[in-house]
Amino acid sequence: MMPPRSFAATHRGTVRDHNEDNLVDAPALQLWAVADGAGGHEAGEVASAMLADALADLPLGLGPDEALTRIRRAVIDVHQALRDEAGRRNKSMIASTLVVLLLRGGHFAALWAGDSRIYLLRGGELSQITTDHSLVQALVDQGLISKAQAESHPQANVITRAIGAVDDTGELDKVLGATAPGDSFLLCSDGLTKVLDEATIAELLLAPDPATALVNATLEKGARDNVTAVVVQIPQDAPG
Ligand SMILES: [Mn+2]
Repeated sequence: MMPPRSFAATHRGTVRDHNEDNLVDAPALQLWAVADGAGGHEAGEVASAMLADALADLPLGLGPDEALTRIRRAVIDVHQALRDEAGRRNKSMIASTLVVLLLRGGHFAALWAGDSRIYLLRGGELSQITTDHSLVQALVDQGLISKAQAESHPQANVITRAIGAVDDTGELDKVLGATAPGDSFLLCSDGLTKVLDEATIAELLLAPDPATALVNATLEKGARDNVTAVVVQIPQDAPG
């Protein structure tokens, strides 16, 4: 059986002078992640880099339960460290979103906090695996605005959960499922999903280097925010 193939790309965008997004592309761990830092000058980069470093440092060969436990523990440790760091720097908050994809034996775990997302393209159908922790998602859930209105809402940037946030616990939401041959997972920051619609995302996931294609398409449309894409492909010959 062929191992999954992964692709990763990130860019600061066309407006911002630095990139506060970070990513993990670790096929050896069967783990991939995107983190989108917040907190202003240099702080956001610190937050997302601490999460990426902690996840990339996990030991090889962990079983599914042990891996999930270690991921949660590593993230809660970073959560505490970011709160301490914010105190030292006299900042109100140094925080980051996080999405993690873990593959184990024909199954996946999607873990997240904030408005970075994981999508799954299966049999030509794109579905969003994660549900944003954001103000506009809460308005969608209450039936007050549509999903389409949410992306262009003036408060579309307001997230309700983040790693490092003062009023948060550092816990991640979780979705588990089975993988299928030919699946493509996309992990991305909101800089991508605020610019590209789902039809475009589904089409570009079929490109030879889908992560670069997605980031380039976002840049061509202006990319006011940092933009990150990580794509993980389950081979066609994988056992179902
Ligand atoms: Mn962002």
